[in-house]
Amino acid sequence: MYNIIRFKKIGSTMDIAKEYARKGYPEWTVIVAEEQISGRGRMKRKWISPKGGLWFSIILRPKFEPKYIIHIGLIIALSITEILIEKYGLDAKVKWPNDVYINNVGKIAGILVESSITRYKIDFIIAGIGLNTNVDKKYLRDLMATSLLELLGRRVDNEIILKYIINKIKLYYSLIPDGIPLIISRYNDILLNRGGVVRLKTLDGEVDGVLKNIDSDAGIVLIDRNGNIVRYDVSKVIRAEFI
Ligand code: BT5
Repeated sequence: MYNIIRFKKIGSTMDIAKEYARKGYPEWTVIVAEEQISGRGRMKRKWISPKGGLWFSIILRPKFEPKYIIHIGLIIALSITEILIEKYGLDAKVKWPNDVYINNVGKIAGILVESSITRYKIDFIIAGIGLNTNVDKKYLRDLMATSLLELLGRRVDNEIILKYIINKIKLYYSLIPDGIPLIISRYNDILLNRGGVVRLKTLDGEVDGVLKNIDSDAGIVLIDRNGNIVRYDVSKVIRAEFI
């Protein structure tokens, strides 16, 4: 079960969800906004959130150790991608670590995970999801982004997609931590540009290599120019570019 709380026009579902989490609202409380004025991405980037799109945040209160928070973004990206493939027949891919792309077209969804940890225990996690459903392409022009409306040429039902996505996230969430190998294997099956060349901007400089896979700690594994296998943690990579 989950409980949806709806808003029309707000700043960001992340802030409202955090407020509700602090008030003690339970896991699977979902805050949905029709429109966000200050939707945000990672590293203070802006998230364009006009009316028509699906913008929401989920409160989670997992019992697992904080080291598994990294897998939350992965299972959400995996869930959305699988729904876009299974229900809408799209050539959707996960872009490491937690974006959803339509192959050769652009970004269709982004995920933002914020958490509150006290004394080495997870207090709550807010998982924010932005999916361009019925978003007119005029809003996405400068972003290398796309929407379901643009791809399918028709409007989709946000309520139905929301239900599909939450149900799938619930399933994968219940598999953390024991089912992480299964999650990672599914993730690798639909990984964007697997086998292609990727350039990572890391804290230690730039590195080019062939994208091999994602490992069970959510790190990216490449084969570099010299044929060596190299691995980077999510926290060490500033940007991943596919070239
Ligand atoms: C993300 O950040 O992709 C995470 C986005 C999370 C948005 C959800 S909406 C519900 C909840 N409430 C919030 O306030 N946020 C969450 P990042 O990887 O940093 O990507 C941000 C970049 O994506 C921007 O700098 C733009 O280039 C691009 N972008 C902005 N709006 C977009 C959109 N609607 N569709 C595709 N790309 C977009």
